[in-house]
Amino acid sequence: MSTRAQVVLGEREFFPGIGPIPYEGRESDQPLAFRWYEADRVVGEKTMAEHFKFAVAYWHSFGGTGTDPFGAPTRQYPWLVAREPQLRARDKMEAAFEFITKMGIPYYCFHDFDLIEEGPTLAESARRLDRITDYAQQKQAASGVKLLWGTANLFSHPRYMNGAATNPDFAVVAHAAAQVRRALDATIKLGGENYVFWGGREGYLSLLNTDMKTELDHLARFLHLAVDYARRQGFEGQFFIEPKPAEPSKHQYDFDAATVIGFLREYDLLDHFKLNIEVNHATLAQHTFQHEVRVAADAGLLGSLDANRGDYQNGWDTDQFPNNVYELVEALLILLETGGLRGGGINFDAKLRRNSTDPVDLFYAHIGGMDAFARALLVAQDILEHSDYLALRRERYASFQSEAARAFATGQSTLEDLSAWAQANGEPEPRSGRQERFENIINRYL
Ligand code: XUL
Ligand code: CO
Repeated sequence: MSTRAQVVLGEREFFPGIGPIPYEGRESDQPLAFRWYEADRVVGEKTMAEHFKFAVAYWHSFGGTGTDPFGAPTRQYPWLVAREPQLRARDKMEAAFEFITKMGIPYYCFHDFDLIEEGPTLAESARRLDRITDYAQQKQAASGVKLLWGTANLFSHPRYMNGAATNPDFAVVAHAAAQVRRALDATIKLGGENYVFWGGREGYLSLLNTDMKTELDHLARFLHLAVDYARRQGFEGQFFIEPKPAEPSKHQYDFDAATVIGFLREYDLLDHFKLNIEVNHATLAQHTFQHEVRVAADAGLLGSLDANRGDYQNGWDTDQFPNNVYELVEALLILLETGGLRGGGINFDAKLRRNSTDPVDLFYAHIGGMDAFARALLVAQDILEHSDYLALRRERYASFQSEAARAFATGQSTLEDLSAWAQANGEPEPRSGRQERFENIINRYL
């Protein structure tokens, strides 16, 4: 992979004065350059580009206007001003491919109606999607940029206020199915490597008016239908579920990694689905990102990552660009140790702050995020290669090498056997967990 994509401009240049972003190394003073991300640099067994498979999120980066619940748009991006939806979608795509290729990012991700506004009917929406995906095909071919995943926006339109696949009204469920069918078609047409289901409004605002069991049964049925359809169309990629505990619903059914794994197992969906773990969703669930990555990886289900960060003082999904290298090292240690992502990559599901109003801010944000990951990767690899980190952790479990312990761990002993062993061996010695020593390892290699 890598050897960077061609810069592809449309009829007009939307980011004039900004060229391809170079790697210049840590001493560079140039703000529009990478200090750590060097696509072709080999780290362990893969290049940086292969480890990460970075992707740009179409919605935040090209559709985000800076609105929040308290205020109007703060950005008038020049690609969002054309009157006619087709023209606007075309400008937006030109800006997108110009940005992605100037950044040297290999992938992008979209919801169906990020590409173009939804039409007044299903048929008109399908027609619009067909046309814009024709154009995306050309842009991908010209640039070498690829689609990491597609998804359907099943949460913005008012019809989905009570959910999509879990809606109590069958008419809405069927409408959602029609929409997912077209989103799958678009993903397949563009060679999408994966397809994502983020829970949107699949959850409840009040349990009083909700039949949770029925809604979960319907969700599973819906996912089975989507998989069956996509496989019949020849799609061989991975499906991902993206856990999130709350927002917009009070309670989202795909609460966290452990909940989703239980759901997939209960409804026989494990063969087709893996997880897309998002940093700020993990923290909303009162977990660390590292925790969610570990839960998914240990189950062999770590598919992809949505990179961003929350705010330690705020309890909502702030979706800021990642910048905490220490925490990223903890997550990348798990990734390296467990063999990396299964099919996916790292999508910047992150948005500029409302008061970051210039197109160039998109560059600063993505450069910062990619550099943070790249630096963390180098540190994590260093730790695994040169420190006693893994040995120290293994050492905490050394007592399980004894014959009695092995019999326990392999299911060969009874509770009485353990009791007898405990009585014969007396009170256990205290053993330090050495947390501070472990924590110091990361700082040492930073
Ligand atoms: C919402 C979120 C979504 C998904 C795609 O919090 O993360 O943007 O990533 O639907
Ligand atoms: Co996301």
